[in-house]
Amino acid sequence: ARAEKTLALIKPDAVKHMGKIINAITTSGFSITNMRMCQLSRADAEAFYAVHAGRPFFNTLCSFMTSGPIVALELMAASSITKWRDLLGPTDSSTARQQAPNSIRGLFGSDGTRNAAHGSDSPANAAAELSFFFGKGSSVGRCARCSGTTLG
Ligand code: YYY
Ligand code: MG
Repeated sequence: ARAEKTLALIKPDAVKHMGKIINAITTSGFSITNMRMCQLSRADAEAFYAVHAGRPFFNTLCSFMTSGPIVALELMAASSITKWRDLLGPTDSSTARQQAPNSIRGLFGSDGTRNAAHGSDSPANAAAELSFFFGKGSSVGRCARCSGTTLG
């Protein structure tokens, strides 16, 4: 299979576990080809999750995603999109703990919203989401409160 890129996000609840998550990523055979830490504005979060606008969880999701810094990673591997989603586990962390206890969400997620990490779900979305964070002229997280964030 050909090498493919995907976007991973370490969400605000799991940034304190970023060392373990990055270790899981590299020992699973991904190359990290780009990475940045930032904090999403409300507009950034609403744009990133635009496909979910109007869903009952949208407001909660966007509030959570802007609640602290996140880490965006460009991952490369054969079939990286499905490979990374397999490593993530089910969307709901409670389900992940039952069905995939060693997955990222099983290990580090809390519930259906605070689920530790994101992964693109298709080649088209991977390209769009990578461009959102790493594309030339990306304005994501380029705000004053992103610099000098202290991790607790
Ligand atoms: O792709 P994935 O992250 O696994 O799930 P999506 O169905 O795309 O939902 C995106 C995001 O929204 C999910 O990671 C948590 C949040 N969410 C939620 O808070 N409540 C739900 N009932 C469904 C999703
Ligand atoms: Mg999704």
